[in-house]
Amino acid sequence: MPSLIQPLPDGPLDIIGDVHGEVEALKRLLFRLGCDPVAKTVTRPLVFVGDLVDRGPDSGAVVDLVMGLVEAGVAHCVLGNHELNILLNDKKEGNGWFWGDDTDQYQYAANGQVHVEHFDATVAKPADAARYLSFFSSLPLVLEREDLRVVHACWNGSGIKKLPKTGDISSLARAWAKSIREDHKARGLWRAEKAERDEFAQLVRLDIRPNRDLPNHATAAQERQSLHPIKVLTSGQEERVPFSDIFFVGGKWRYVKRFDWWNTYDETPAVVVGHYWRRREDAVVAGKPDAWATARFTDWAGPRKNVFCVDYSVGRRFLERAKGATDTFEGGLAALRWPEKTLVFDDREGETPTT
Ligand SMILES: [Mn+2]
Repeated sequence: MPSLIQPLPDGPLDIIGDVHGEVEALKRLLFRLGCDPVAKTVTRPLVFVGDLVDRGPDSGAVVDLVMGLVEAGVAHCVLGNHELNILLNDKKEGNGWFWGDDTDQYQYAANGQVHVEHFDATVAKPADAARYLSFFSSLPLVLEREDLRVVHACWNGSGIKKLPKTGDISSLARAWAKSIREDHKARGLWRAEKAERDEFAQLVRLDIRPNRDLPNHATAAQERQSLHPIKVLTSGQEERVPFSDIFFVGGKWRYVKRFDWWNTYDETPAVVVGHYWRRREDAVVAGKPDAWATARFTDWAGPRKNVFCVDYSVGRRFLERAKGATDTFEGGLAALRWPEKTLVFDDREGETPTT
């Protein structure tokens, strides 16, 4: 069983953001970083912040590439929420590729209308899927050393304390989910939430907008996330939103939104995460709250300015392509070079200083 908390290697590192199946972007970025994924050579160790998969054109190719680098000992990778969903057999919008489903679709609203966009993704063969599962189940949740911490979404000390030294992530995640569910059943919350969800098609249809607050669903959803140590690390803490601000993203109506945990992170080691769909320049992500809304797209966050999100939304490219983009994209794949604290993008020359 894997160690859930593993050491980062010493010395300089290149920390790569969420790839989301964008294998061409990954190859271009690796080239810019002086890496050769075929020979499995790097100029310095690579660290992947998780969410290798889903939505993009070839998630399997990304996993194979990263797995090869990890097995060669030149890369490290933490588990993201998208890998966790697959480990938990949880079929969600964007991960149809893993289940051999070539009808996977993305729902979004534009100009007051509901649109559906097909994910044009290479589907996995069963033999390949088994290999991906075994890789995902080998990944740690946390990588750390004295000056630096890497986790997919949220550095949460109390959640990390609850982790055993080694363990099977899917068994642990199921056990924690079960204990939360049993508590909800004992409180009558489970039944009350189910009634609310049933009334609105389980909240998965964009064309059926709930016309009222669903307080039991909101409370249950918030607790399923924030009381679950593995969910907190891989997809962050959440807080309720007022009914007027509910939004549809990732295939369902949301009554909770991401909590800006970095504003309360007051420890010395820097933390690098992915997950938060950060913008480049003023590229606006329409239709949902923008969690990582720093003044500049290169800013570090938190009271000590030592928390950095390196996910620059390359995962939006499937949608940008569907809308006609070919070679210029709002979303990019980035590497944060440590200790220089500069960014290298897959589609830009040179290095961009962070601030
Ligand atoms: Mn994520």
